[in-house]
Amino acid sequence: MANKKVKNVKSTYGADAITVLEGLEPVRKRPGMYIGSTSAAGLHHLIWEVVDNGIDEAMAGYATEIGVTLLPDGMVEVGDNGRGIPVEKHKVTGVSALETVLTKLHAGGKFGGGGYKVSGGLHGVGVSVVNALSSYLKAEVHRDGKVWMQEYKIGKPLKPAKPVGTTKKTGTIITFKPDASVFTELEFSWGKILDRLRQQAYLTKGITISVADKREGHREKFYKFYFEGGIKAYVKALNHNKTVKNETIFYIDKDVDTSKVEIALQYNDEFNEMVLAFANNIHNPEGGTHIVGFRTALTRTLNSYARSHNLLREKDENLTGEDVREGLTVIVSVKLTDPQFEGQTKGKLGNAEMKTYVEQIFGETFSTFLEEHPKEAEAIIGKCVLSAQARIAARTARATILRKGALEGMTLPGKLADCSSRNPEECELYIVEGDSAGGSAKQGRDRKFQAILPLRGKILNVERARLDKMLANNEIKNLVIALGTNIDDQFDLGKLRYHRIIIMTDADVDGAHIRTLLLTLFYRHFTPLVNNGNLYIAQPPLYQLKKGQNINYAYSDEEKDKIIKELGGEVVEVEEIAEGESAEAEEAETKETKKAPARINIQRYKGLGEMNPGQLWETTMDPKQRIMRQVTVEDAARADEIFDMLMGGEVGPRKHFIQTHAKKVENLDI
Ligand code: 0RA
Repeated sequence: MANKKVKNVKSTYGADAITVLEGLEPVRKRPGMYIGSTSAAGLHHLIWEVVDNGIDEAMAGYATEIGVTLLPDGMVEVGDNGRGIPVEKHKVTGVSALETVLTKLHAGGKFGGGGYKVSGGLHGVGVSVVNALSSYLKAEVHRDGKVWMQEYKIGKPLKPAKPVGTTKKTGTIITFKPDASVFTELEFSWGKILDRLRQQAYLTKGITISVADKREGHREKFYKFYFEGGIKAYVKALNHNKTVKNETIFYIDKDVDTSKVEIALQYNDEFNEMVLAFANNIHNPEGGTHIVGFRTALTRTLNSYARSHNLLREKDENLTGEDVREGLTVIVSVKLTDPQFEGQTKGKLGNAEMKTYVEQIFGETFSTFLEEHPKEAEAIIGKCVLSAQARIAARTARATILRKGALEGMTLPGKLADCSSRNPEECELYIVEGDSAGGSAKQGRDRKFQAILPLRGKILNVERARLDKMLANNEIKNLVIALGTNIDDQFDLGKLRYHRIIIMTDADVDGAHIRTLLLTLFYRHFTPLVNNGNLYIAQPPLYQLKKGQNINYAYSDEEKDKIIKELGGEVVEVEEIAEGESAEAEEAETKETKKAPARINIQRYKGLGEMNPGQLWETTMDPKQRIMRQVTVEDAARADEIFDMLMGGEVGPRKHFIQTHAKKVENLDI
């Protein structure tokens, strides 16, 4: 630390055990440095910060209950039944320890060894940061038979802490109001709070966390989280509604040296893996040493059990890390006194000793578990062996279908209407939904540089299909051959036959779905192509506006309204052409309306098939007039996520997505 003002006082508990740094001005100046941001995430950090202190008390064995209440007027109350912040006079600051903890940066009794603290990353910056960023804060401490109270405004005490009553309990209650001049968002999210506190309750065995919503304008709500069995219950909840392989969940909670290792594990019959890693209750999305140790032991233990119990034949290859991951749900939660976090988001545990600890403890206890639960062991390994077989089948399929050089020999698919140019730089490939739109595109295109590949129906569900099945799918095989690049580790951007690949689908739900599928396919198997910016989405117009012989196209509702204004049309006839009705029929009808030239005839396009070849060229394919969106890696990743959610095994997120997007789904913009 660069700060030289550190004074390290005696490291026993009580008022002296507090390390003093400095006042709160830096927090007011640069709040983002302390709580990450001043938007919604930062706002919620204030609650997490106070709750984390209560969790620390629980982890140290002093607190069993934490309560969070959202109050009217933007206030929040967070209480715990821990020891209570010390109130004695602090030797260095000359004021109460309570005031010191609340007004000095990085002040806290539990810093400098002893106990596991939630003090990595952005958390654990101290309650003083909450105080600094609150227009009002009240601290109540129950300790030594007395209730102490002190109030603050933007981090400044109004009066010294004083006793206001007697009590038999111990604990701390902090009530605060986030400063409206600091935060850009002041509305707490009930859902976010529930998710976080539920997770903390799972991770802290024996703790009860209550949450209440008493805000004005909100329905009064109350939740209580207590999970007998901690992360074992968490795993059970994650696998809820899934078919599990081992009914008995593997669970271990063990101390090594000054650290703690807690693991709960269960296999389900799906393909996805769910690994949640925590160090001192802080989620590690990027994993770290504990996960490395876990994975090594998992693969080794399963292979060794499979070999010794003849579940793998002698000629079979070993199960790979990938094989043993399918359908795995596991929580690895470690506690350590001095956690080191690395990586971009400080989300990766770096302590080297954790690899050894986890690898050793998990290896030993999981091996015993398998021996003692032969039925579960057989089910788990049976699943892993299936994954291995599928992996080997996929490898063979790839070797034969995508053997280096094999593509050159393959004839281009019959459905592809190729362009005449052989200069990839000027060539474009339109991937078009459906044979009928494909027909219009073929007729309307500039055949010199535009190629058309119609795709029938929904292409295969790439996420869950194995590579061998995927490559057996004709639509996908056609696409792979047309592009010329091969896929995955065989991908070669230099062989790309078209530098612009344009996805052209209908502006409806099915079109959005097919677009998502294609984006997922590209994201997963043609990644460099997406990175290189070769992928585009065509933007067909939503409306045609006709006034006499004058035809305009609108690509959005705003544009439609603008054009109507410009055309000076008051009398508007909205005409919806149903899917399947031909463009000719529409043509005949517009001829009739020509008799009334003042009218603007509006046609809403639902499908590409409604446009005749000329219109399709003019509106969507002509480089001089068309609008295209270049697909970014973020777009593709987002599509992949949405796809995962819509198609994957997890019901919860899908339901949530459909519920929250049900009304918008027609404009699903990905
Ligand atoms: C400093 C020292 C001790 C406890 C705490 C702070 C403490 C802070 C908060 C914030 C919310 N709840 C809290 N509970 C405790 C050690 C106290 C002792 O030695 O008795």
